[in-house]
Amino acid sequence: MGLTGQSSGISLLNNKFNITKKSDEQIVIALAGNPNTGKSTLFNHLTGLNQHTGNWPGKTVCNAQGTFKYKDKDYLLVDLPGTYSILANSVEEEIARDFICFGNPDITIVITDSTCLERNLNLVLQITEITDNVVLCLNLMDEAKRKGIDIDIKKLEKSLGIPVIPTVARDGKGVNDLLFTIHNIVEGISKPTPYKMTYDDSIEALVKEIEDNLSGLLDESLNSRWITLRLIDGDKSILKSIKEILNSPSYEEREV
Ligand SMILES: Nc1nc2c(ncn2[C@@H]2O[C@H](COP(=O)(O)OP(=O)(O)OP(=O)(O)O)[C@@H](O)[C@H]2O)c(=O)[nH]1
Ligand SMILES: [Mg+2]
Repeated sequence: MGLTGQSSGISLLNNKFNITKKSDEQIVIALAGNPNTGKSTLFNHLTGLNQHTGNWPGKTVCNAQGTFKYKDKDYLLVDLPGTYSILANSVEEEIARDFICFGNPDITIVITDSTCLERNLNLVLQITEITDNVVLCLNLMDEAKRKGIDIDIKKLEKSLGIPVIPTVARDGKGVNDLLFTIHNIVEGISKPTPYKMTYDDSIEALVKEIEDNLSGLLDESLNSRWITLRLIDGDKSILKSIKEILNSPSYEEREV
């Protein structure tokens, strides 16, 4: 008898990403962001001593994962390498991209430096192209305040279509709001609806054609539009990752 989708999801997390879920119910959160934005500070604040580090399989890049509880729910938090992009121009970007695209985290927190938000938003938009369940954490708000930077949070939320939470991770400020926001998404009380980029007609026509051809070939948990866009971009590393994922025993053993 084959494995169920859920348990094969767990073994995929294990084999490809070295991520060990305690149970099917445990909620996986990916923590993404540009370098030096406070990811590890937030990670340490949330997980405390309940964390361990190793390497991403086959890579010499640190993989930190930790657990915490909030309102009786178990969470597994994965601290991704700091990247400016997830277009796979480096091993760190490939890891972050593959985890968000193929690891199917339940929620992705993108943590940004509020003192240079514009540069950080590039990554936010790349991630919301892959997944809807994204929360934007505006960190280093103390520094932004010191520099006289005022951010219109409500307007940003409206433009991006995702929750935006200001924090000072170093002091734990705003972290409860962040957790409450995540809890509401997990409970289905709120649902992020990220702004979706559309491209010009010729590209959209090409996307449709390729996406139609891909349907049935890709597992439905994968975002075929995003994969199509990468293929149009000529991104060969995505093909390599797809091959690895689809050939992994976790997928071959799946019940179809
Ligand atoms: N002022 C201020 N400093 C912060 C805040 N959050 C984190 N820091 C500091 O920013 C620095 C970088 O924080 P890290 O948590 O290491 O950042 P990171 O995103 O994990 O960095 P990489 O893993 O290298 O990408 C540290 O010195 C933190 O103490 C904050 O909200 N305000
Ligand atoms: Mg770090």
